[in-house]
Amino acid sequence: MALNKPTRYILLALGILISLHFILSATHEPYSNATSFSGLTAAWRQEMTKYTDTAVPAHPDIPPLPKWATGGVSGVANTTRANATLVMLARNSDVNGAVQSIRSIEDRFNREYGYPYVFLNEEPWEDNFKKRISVLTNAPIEFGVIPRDAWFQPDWIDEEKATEGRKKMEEQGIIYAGSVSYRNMCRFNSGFFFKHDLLLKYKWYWRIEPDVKFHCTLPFDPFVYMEEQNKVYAFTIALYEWSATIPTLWDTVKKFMKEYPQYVASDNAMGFLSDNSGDGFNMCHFWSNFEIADMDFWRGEVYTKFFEYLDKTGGFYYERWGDAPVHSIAAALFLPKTKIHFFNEIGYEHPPNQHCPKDDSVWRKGMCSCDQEKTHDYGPYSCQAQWDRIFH
Ligand SMILES: Nc1nc2c(ncn2[C@@H]2O[C@H](COP(=O)(O)OP(=O)(O)OP(=O)(O)O)[C@@H](O)[C@H]2O)c(=O)[nH]1
Ligand SMILES: [Mg+2]
Repeated sequence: MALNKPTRYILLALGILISLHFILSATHEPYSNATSFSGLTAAWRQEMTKYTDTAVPAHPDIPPLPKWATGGVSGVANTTRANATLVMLARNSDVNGAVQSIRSIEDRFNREYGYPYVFLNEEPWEDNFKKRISVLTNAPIEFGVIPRDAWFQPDWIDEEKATEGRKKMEEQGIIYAGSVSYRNMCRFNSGFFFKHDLLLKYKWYWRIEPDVKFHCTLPFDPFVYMEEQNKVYAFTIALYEWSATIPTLWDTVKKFMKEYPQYVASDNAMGFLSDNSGDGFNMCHFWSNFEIADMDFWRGEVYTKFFEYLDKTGGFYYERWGDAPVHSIAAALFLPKTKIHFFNEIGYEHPPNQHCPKDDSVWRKGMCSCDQEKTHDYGPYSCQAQWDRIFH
C-alpha cells in the first residue's frame, strides 16, 4: 500500500532521530547514561526517596543530625543522650487529641531521638488507647495508673467549704469553676506526677497534652541543651492567670517566703511575677501545658516544702489553684533567673494560644508551619515583656 506524503515525512524524521540516538549513545557516555532505561528509573527512584523519606528535611540551613541521634525509630532507646521522657496525662476519652499530639512531636522532634513516653491516667488505660498510641512510634511507651492518694481530693478537705468555693467561682463564670476533676489534675501536676513510679527513673521531662501542635522542626535536642546550659525549667508561652482562681495564693507564697527566706534564690525572677518588688502578684506565669524541666527540682527539699505548705491550706480545692502559677512561682523564686529558659525555636500551639518564632531565620530554619503574625509573644495577653525586662 502506498503511503501518503505526510506519513512518509514523519517516518523519515523518526528514522533520522533513531539513527542519531544510536550514534550519540555509542559515542557519548553521558548521553548514553542519561537516556538509558536504568538511568531514567534511578532518577525517578531518587525523586521518590526525596518525598517518602521525610525524616531528615532536605534544608540547607539545618545541620545534619549527630550520629547518635540518627538511629531513628529502630533501637532508639540507646541512642538518646539525656535521661528524659515525654510525659502525657490524659483520659481514655482524649485518645484522638493524644494521637494528634504524638504524631506532631514525632514529626518535629522525637522520631530522630526516640525518647520514651510515659502516659498517666487515674483510670486503667483502655486497649484501644494503647493500640492507637503504640502504632505511632517505635520509641518505648509505658502506660501508668496514678495511685488514688496522688489524685483524689484528700479526706481532710472540708467538702462544705470546697462546694461553696466552686459555687462562688461558677457564679463568676470561671472556666472549670465547678469541676473537682480539674482540681485533682492541677494538684497532681503541681505535686505528684514527678513522684510516680514510672517517672522516678528519669531526670528530665517534656510535658505534652492532647490536642497540641509542634510547628517547627527542632534541629537539636532540647534536653541536652538544658543539661549543657545548666537550665532547670523551660517555657514557650508566658501569660496572665485569671486572678479569681487564686485569690489567696500570693499571700500564702509571701508567708512561705517569710518563714523560709533561705529558700529564695538571690538572683531570682521576682521581677517577672511582680511589678512592685513582691508586694503583689501581677498574674504572670509560664503556661505549663508545655514544660521541659528537671524533675529533681520538684523532688528537692525546697519545692517539696513549698508544695506541702500550699497544699495544707486547701487552696487547690477551696479555690482553683493551677499547676501553672504554682510551678511558675516556684521556678521564678527558688531558682536563679538564668536557670529558666525560653525556647524560642519550639513552635508550639495549645489552642487558643501559640508561640511561633518571630525571627525569620529561626522560623525558616525550623521549617515552621505556624503563622508568625499569630504568635502570642508580645500580644495583649502575653507576659513576654515582663520576662524580658528582668534581663535588662
Ligand atoms: N487522666 C485524667 N487526665 C486529665 C483529667 N483532666 C484533665 N486531664 C489532663 O490534664 C491535662 C490538662 O487538662 P486540660 O483539660 O487540657 O486543661 P487546660 O489545658 O487547662 O484546659 P483546655 O483549654 O481545656 O486544654 C491534659 O493533659 C488532660 O488530658 C482527668 O480528669 N483525668
Ligand atoms: Mg489543655
